[in-house]
Amino acid sequence: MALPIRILTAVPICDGHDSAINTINLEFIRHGIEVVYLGFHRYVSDIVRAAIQEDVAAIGISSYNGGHIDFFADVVSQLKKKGANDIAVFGGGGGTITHDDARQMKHKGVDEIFFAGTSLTEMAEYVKKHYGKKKKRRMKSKPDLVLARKLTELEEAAGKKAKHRTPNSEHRTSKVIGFTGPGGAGKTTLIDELVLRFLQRDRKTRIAVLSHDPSVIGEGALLGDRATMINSQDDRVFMRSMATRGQAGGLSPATESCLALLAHSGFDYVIIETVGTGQEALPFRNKLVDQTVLVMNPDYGARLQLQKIVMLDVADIVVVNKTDLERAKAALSEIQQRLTQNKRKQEIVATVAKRHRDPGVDELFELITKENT
Ligand code: B12
Repeated sequence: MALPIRILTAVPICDGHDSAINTINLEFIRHGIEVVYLGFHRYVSDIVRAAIQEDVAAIGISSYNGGHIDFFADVVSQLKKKGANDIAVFGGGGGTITHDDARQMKHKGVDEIFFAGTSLTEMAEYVKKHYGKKKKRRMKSKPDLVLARKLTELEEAAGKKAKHRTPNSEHRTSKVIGFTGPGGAGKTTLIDELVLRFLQRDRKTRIAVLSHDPSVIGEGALLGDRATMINSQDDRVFMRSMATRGQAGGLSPATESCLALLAHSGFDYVIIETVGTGQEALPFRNKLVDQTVLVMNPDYGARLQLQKIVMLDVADIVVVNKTDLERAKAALSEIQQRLTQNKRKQEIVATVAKRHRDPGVDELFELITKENT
């Protein structure tokens, strides 16, 4: 089966018009395209870094702020500078982009501009026609680019069930921390806050984040974790978004090999985030990670529900996030009691990840960095 086309979409700096791209993203996904969505108000450098790390075929920009001629041209030129000029650039912005502007933009290396009135299907068909065929890509010397393209090879090999050599997990050079938990518990926000602390504590620390979103085999997916990430838009952070491509349990068929590669690529920490998981999920088996963090929301229902969450038996750290919610106090006490059944050392931490400088997140950070295994 042909692997999905991957593209990245974003809205430029000083622009909050995201409703057009949100609609367009959904149409792309419906056409079997994997869309890494970076969100709105994004710098050129953030867009280019993300596109390289995600190894996408093209970048789709939706611009309404009036600065499209220079912004699109800057994206093209920074891609070129970074050796990634095989990543195409296209986009739109309704009536704010005139035909004359579009001519100038194409002259500066933009592939295509879509005007008001173009149907969603037409745009999706364009992407399939122009970015579906794999270009013959040269391996470039820039480290992010090389790593990104190796990750794509591993994803492709996993899709074809081909054998690939995986580095030995016992000799990895990074500490690998696995984050899991139900959808909406705040995993991505929490990870982004931890990344901020990693970057601030040591000016040399480099972090990799491997993030997962669900998809059905051979179909499109919205890989949206980057849109929540603010602090992770940094040259010392390498982030890769993966669709599960039909695999149940929270990870993708290529997770193990991609993780092994990242853990041998000189990062101090590799953080892996599963999709939002159910009660039965045990995503991190066979020493896949060094430490497991289960992130929960205080609103899990009746106390009895806790007996069914198997990750509560095995997690090293249980984070109860959103503890500003009314039910948090009761939840913390119920989860604490549930953990005493396990008769092993497990930590419980209360956080409000959305709050800047949250003391709970500080405590979690200390637990994670206490012993760098
Ligand atoms: C909806 C809207 C808003 C909403 C935005 C909601 C949101 N979350 O997106 C609200 C009301 C919040 C808003 C606010 C503002 N807006 Co406004 N807004 C619009 C409006 C009416 C529609 C834009 C839209 O979403 N169209 C729907 C899309 C699907 O259709 P389209 O634009 O025709 O796009 C086609 C193609 O270009 C293509 N396309 C678009 N993007 C992409 C991307 C890719 C990858 C591809 C392939 C294709 C593609 O898809 C469509 C196909 O038919 C336009 C006016 C207009 N009629 O265009 C003004 C407009 C863009 N806004 C404008 C302004 C000035 C503002 C404000 C600054 C107003 C103010 N003073 O507060 C604020 C700024 C907000 C911010 N933070 O950036 C101006 C911009 C002027 C300029 N740049 O020169 C416009 C043009 C209105 C005007 N005539 O003055 N706005």
